[in-house]
Amino acid sequence: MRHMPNDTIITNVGSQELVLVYGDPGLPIDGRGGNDTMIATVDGGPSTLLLVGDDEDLQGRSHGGNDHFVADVAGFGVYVTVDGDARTMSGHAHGGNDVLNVDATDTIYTTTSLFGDAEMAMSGDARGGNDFITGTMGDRAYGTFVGDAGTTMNDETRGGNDIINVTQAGVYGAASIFGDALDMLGEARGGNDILVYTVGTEARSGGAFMAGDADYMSGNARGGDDVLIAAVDGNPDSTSITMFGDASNMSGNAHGGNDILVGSARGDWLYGDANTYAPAVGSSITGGRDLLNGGGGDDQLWGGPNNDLFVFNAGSGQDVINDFDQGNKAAGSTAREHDVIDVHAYGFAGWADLKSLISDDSAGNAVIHLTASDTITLDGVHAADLNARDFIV
Ligand SMILES: [Ca+2]
Ligand SMILES: [Ca+2]
Ligand SMILES: [Ca+2]
Ligand SMILES: [Ca+2]
Repeated sequence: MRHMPNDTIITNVGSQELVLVYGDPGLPIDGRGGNDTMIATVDGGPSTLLLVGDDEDLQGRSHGGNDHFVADVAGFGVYVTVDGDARTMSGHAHGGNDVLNVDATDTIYTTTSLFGDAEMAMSGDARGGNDFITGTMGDRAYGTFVGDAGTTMNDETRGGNDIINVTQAGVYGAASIFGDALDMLGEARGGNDILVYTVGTEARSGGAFMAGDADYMSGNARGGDDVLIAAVDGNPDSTSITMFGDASNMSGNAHGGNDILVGSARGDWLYGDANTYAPAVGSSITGGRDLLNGGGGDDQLWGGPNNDLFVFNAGSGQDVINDFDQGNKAAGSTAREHDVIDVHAYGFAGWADLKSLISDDSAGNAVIHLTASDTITLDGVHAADLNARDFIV
């Protein structure tokens, strides 16, 4: 295997410039990319910067190097894209373990797109590396952050175990964050990823669409065991944070991983597996055993299929569990499931105490009155259906 040199590449992008930089251009098939350091400064827009850690396409048994990217971006109307390894990966290509760090705090109307391995598709037996992606977004910003492939993972592809940390530092912005790819199909497997989204103290509005694996999972795609965390540090006018442990849509024979979702202090939407399900046959889609904690604010929660745990800390707000013991049914399966609600943090003496605080609302849905201001509504469940086994007190 031919090894490419380890380079340090320093780039400066001015207004009205378009700059593309590759770490290892001409990497031969079966070659190994160098461990490159790429440092870029963008001074103004409109401009476009593309950094690729290795080469256009990784094929055969090529390995991407372990590259380190640092981009400091300022200006109006900048497009910044960083591909940890390549545009596409196929064959038995392996992505390197890359560190991507883009700071676009001082920008307006900037689009940041960071991909741990391939900007577009991974196919064949391609494997993603274990990448560490950090993005800081400016005002009126849009960002896409993906641990492995920017479009599809197909065939026998495997996603790496990535860490993605995105902050909305500017006044307004929105981010899409995926642990593995946009679409997973075939036999694709997601890695075990950690996704963190923070709305910073200066932000007036922040939004994130976060999925532990992909937007769409179909075929026999299998999600990893992911951790998703959202935080709101300041007091913005509005937030819109939606988290999926696996994907927004699961179809065919997709399998969800066992995920942990922790919402922000504001109202969030948390789905342990997916929002919509299109099974090939009755029980072809399986969900993971997920842990959901909406944090403060009035949260909407769906555990999805399989036995999930809902955790409520003091100050949890007025939350709704939309599919308590109904997740398998939503995914088309008749298998029994047993979700559990953990209210240990509220310090009740026992089940009898808690039971006395549960009653049906006017629509016939059970409402657990934890405090005068904290409630849990169980959509489609009656108070009389609940018993001690449904709770951790
Ligand atoms: Ca990589
Ligand atoms: Ca991944
Ligand atoms: Ca919340
Ligand atoms: Ca689940």
